[in-house]
Amino acid sequence: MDLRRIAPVAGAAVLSVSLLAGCGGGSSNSSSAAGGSSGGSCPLVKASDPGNSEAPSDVPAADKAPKLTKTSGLKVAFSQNASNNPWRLAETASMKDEATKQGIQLTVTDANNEQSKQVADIKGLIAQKPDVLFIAPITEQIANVVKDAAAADIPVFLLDRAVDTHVAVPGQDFVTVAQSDFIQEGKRAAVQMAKATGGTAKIIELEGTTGASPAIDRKKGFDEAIKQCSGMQVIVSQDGDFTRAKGQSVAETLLQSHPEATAIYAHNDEMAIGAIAAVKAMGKVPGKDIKVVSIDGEKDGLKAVAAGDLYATVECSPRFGPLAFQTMADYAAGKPVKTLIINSDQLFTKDNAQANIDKAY
Ligand code: GYE
Repeated sequence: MDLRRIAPVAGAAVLSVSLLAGCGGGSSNSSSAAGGSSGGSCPLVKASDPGNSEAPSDVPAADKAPKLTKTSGLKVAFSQNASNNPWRLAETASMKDEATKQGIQLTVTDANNEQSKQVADIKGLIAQKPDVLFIAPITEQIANVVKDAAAADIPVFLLDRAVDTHVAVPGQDFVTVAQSDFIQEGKRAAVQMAKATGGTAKIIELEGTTGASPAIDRKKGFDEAIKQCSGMQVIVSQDGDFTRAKGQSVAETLLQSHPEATAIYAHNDEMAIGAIAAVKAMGKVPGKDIKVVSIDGEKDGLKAVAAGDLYATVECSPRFGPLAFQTMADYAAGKPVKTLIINSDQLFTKDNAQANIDKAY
């Protein structure tokens, strides 16, 4: 979901100034640009990390969504879209831990990375009439079943991915979506890619699940940013479904059909790790022959950065439990809850990856 759809004016301003702000250094690794040509026509090579963005200030509070009047003895449900990677497992664990801490009963379903299963899961949960429904949507296309929940008078809180807001209205069909700013993540990844390649790169892009908001927006942000660099092009872009196995097989195929490739931009660490295996399998050296940049900051991603296989990974935190339950409590207490909540994320490079491995998931 493009955040500008929720707050057109302020959103556009926040997102566009942030990249321009950093030219001329300040980034901890701005001197480590390696490889490629001078990057003279690529301002991103010397730009600072554009950093985390904030939700636009004019995001409205949810006022038309079903109310939550109960504050104790709550029955809460969580529709998770998959459990096929460390990110998803960390998110589910975070939700369960927080529920346990607060003595709240939490029912979790796992859609196995299938859209039809998630729609069926949510219908099943609606029938059980939970007081609150958390949903981590698989793609933007499940907006209709989100509307069904609201029509059944259940307040819905979206976690980590958005739905089509032309279909499900924020603040009405769902209370809020808590997520990272994926467009900003794409821009941050582009800056790292410019530094890794000196601003000259023929890039293979491994996209997340087609139709998932992080896949749409991570592409958009990266594309927008590299437009400033005539020497950087995405030569091919394909769905790797956010998984390590698919990332590896798609990278294998694309590296073979595009021997001129010098870089890989993966929409998450799992696909990047698969791609790194593919690079190695064809006798090339990741970090040298093929520069790799990705998003998430999972344990294996940080290890790959520390090893020099992955140049950098933009953090996208999966630890939604405390935020999710606090937002629910605020809503139950009648406090204003904005229809968009943006997580605060950092950047992992060679400078700080090793130090963060133990804390990672
Ligand atoms: O980056 C990826 C996961 O929706 C933000 O989904 C999330 C993404 C995350 O499968 O690893």
